[in-house]
Amino acid sequence: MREIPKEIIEEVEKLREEIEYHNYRYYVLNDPVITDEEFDKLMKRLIELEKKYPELVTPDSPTQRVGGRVLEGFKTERHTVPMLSLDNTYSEEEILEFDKRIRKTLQEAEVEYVAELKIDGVSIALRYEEGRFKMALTRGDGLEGEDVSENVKTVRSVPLRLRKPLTVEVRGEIYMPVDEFRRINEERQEEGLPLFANPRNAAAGTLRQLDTSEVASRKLDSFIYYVVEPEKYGLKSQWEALEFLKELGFKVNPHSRLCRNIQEVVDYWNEWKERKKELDYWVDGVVVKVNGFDSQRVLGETSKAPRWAIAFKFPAEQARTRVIDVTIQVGRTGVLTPVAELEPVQLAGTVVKRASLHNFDYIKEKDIRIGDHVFVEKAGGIIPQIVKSIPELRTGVEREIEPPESCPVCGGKVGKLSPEEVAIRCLNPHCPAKLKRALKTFVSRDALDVEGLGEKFIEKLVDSGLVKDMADIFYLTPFELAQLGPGVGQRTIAKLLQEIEEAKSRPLYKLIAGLGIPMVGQKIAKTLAEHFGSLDALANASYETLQDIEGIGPEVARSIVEYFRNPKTREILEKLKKAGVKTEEKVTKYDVLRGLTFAVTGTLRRFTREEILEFLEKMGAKVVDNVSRNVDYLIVGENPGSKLEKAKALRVKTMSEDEFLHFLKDRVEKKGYDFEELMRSWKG
Ligand code: 1X8
Repeated sequence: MREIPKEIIEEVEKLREEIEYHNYRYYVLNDPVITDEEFDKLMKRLIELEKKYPELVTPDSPTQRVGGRVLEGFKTERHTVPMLSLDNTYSEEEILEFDKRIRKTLQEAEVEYVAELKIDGVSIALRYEEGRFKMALTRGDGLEGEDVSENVKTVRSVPLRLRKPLTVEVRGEIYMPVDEFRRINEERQEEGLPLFANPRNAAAGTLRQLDTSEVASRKLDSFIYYVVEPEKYGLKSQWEALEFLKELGFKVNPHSRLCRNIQEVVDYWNEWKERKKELDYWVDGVVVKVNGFDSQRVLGETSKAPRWAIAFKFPAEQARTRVIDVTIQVGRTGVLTPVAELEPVQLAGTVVKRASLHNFDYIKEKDIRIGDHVFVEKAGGIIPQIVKSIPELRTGVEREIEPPESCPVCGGKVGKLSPEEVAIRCLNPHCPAKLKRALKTFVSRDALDVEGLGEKFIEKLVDSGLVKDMADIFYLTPFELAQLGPGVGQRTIAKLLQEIEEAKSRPLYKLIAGLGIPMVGQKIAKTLAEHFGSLDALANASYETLQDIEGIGPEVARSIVEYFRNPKTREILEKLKKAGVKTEEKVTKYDVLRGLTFAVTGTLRRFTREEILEFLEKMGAKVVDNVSRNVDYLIVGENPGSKLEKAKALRVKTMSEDEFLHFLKDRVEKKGYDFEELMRSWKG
């Protein structure tokens, strides 16, 4: 191992401590002492040093919080002490019963309890060795859990270093804050993915993601409330344990209360039954724990749950109403979402008039019909949802809800993008419901790159009616733009129009990528631009021609043909051309070696290795690394490797560099190109 300067090792260590401290200030105490910029600067320096000295990277470095790894799966691991669940109660009588049993066993007149909020999240066990994060396990079946360490490291309130160098296991909840839950569900709705029913499912689904970057992008949070084997740390009660957890640097729920008797617990429950709305996370009850650990030991546990604790659940908030009608919303990605129009009903503090029905499979599964009496509930306390219909109350006039046969917005064809998908979408790429999204793609960096056209501006352009299809952006006038109201000044307008002017002469592949042809991304757009050289040639290409192109499969070919067959597409192309948008460019791909497969061995005189590979591909050949029977020619340079032996053994034809150039010249001239010009221009 190479010698690393001592100063570097010390700097890395110091940076980690500082970063974790500021992380703690921000995510646990909610009381940062430096700015985001200062924090980013520390992080950047650490990343830089770890890049330079990868030997110094440790699993508990703050750089490991950002995700980026794709896991193969999760291994299971035995819990040190079983992770129990809790018994539930739903009423005051039951909780008084619980207290009575406990007082009887303990032979005490009054018992002290800790009342804590029950978080709607996923239980987690966290192991630390000498103060360093080692592992995070889910509950699993209580005896064995899944090792979700990499994912849990992305949760910023989970310390990677404790504030004391202890070996300890703690337990708590990982949860998803309400806003984040909402954001993710909106996103999933638009993408046509099944929605998370509640924040707990969302947190669980996120922790089981294999792509750790995806986990890092969803803002999970934590509350820790339990110390395993607390006597090791001299702790005498749950209340002390909570204090101890705070000292170690964990995020501990601030609303826990030490209650002198069960009546105070009931008061706490009544208080939070109302106040839970104030929280930015979802709680579904109160966890009641006997405070003293000696008392807990006397009470013991069953195989499933401790006898010294119980979950005192809040009543579910449900209401009964009727489905008056079902309407269909078309989202920005074309997903058709059925929405139940309800007889207005009071539920958890608001009047509910509509409820998402998610998709048509959901309607079928729940057997919901127009006219049905139904129960509605706020999923995760937020989004109204129909829990069930009441078929007993049907009178015979109810109507079944059928998936629509065409898009309610544009009348276009509808269908599923793939058989696995539950969502039905409008398949017309020019549907007005999708225009905002389509414009966003059209002007994005990967396409025409009009920086001034951000999301807000697009909203305005579409809502004002100035832009009805993507070609319209090339017809905007200063006068029209000035009508968009305050915030759109002369300078903004001049700058925007300048950018739009420049966007007219982007490379052809960028224009193609921006059209939003289903299944055509940047890579395929490049292939198409190189092959056809003009939008017209592409628009008129037959299915067979398209399918013959390397890298274009039958489905993509069909999608392209379908797109250009649409009369609206033709109209847009005409408008683009008329506005002066560049729709053709010189073909840089000479297609003279199409259908041939080459391999290369040894050193060539005129080409570096990269150059010959690029050159062959530009000429339309396929290039492979290994010699097999499928190789047509092996080009052999100086000091050839074992590929030559293999080619001989397999009777694959070989040619020298000069022979290759002669072969090429011959083919080029047969196709009517000028060989000299080709050799001059291929790099351009
Ligand atoms: C589950 C939960 C507990 C607490 C909070 N939220 C939960 N979901 C707590 O003790 N504060 S305890 C618990 C369990 O033991 N299954």
